Amino acid sequence: MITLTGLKLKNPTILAAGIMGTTGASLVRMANEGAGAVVTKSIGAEPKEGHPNPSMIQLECGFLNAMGLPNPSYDGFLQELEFAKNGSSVPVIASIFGGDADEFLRVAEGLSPAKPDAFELNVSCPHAEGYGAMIGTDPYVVEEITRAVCDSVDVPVWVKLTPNVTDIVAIGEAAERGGADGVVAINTVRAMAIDIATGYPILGNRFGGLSGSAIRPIAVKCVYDLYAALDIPVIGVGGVSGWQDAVEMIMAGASAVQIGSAVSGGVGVFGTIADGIDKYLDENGYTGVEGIIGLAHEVI
Ligand code: RRO
Repeated sequence: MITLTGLKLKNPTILAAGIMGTTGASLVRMANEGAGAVVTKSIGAEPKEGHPNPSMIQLECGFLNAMGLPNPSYDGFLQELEFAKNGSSVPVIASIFGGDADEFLRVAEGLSPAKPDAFELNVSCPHAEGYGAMIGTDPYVVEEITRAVCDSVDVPVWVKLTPNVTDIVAIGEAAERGGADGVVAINTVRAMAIDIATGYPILGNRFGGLSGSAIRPIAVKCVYDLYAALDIPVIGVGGVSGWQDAVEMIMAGASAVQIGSAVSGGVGVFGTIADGIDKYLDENGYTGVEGIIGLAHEVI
């Protein structure tokens, strides 16, 4: 059991936003498969179809996506969130997005009747005009959005950060100033792939975000830097597929670890990683995960 921004998690693995998070049933299934908490697909103010296909492809080093924030709006998602809340024994976190503070507020308030256990503010999608990283690269805007949501909801607020910036710490500090209870690092890394037979970019949106093991070292460095600079917990995400990756992320400074792309290898991944972490802690004489959070900072 861990306590993360006031939430009780039976283990430090969390389903990342965007994966198996579009229905209440799939969220409950991930909870039943062993996730310590689950995060929904990012939800906005209006229904959105997303970018044209192909919107997700597999590369040799991970997945490239430009889904384009497809979602049924807070109105269309409310019942799914209620279903997830009623059926899940673990915290359910609502990932939300908007173009400005007012829109974030509208979505947070619209989903609040379903009583999500926390909100995760998506200011980091790498390929959404007017949303995500378009606003999440500006510390003033991140602070303003964070403050607006924190002031209006009575559950913890996490802010999910983009690695597509010169200095992720400046954005993390802005979230902390705005009152965030935790930061989540990282969203996908801006990337593209080209079909050499035709010369066309493969994704319908031309470019998108890379996830999977290729981005793990990027995530580890971002988590490491954020942990050193912030007083609020850092939740690590990016390319974690085994317990060793999770332990590494925790040693960099993560208090918990989100899992996304690796779910494609089997939904048992949460249990496998949680068991592996426990075994590692046991074998090395630690009584809990706190013993290794940020351990890499103590090495001279
Ligand atoms: O929907 C997406 O295209 C998407 C989102 Br909201 C995000 O935050 N990160 C990503 O890689 N894709």
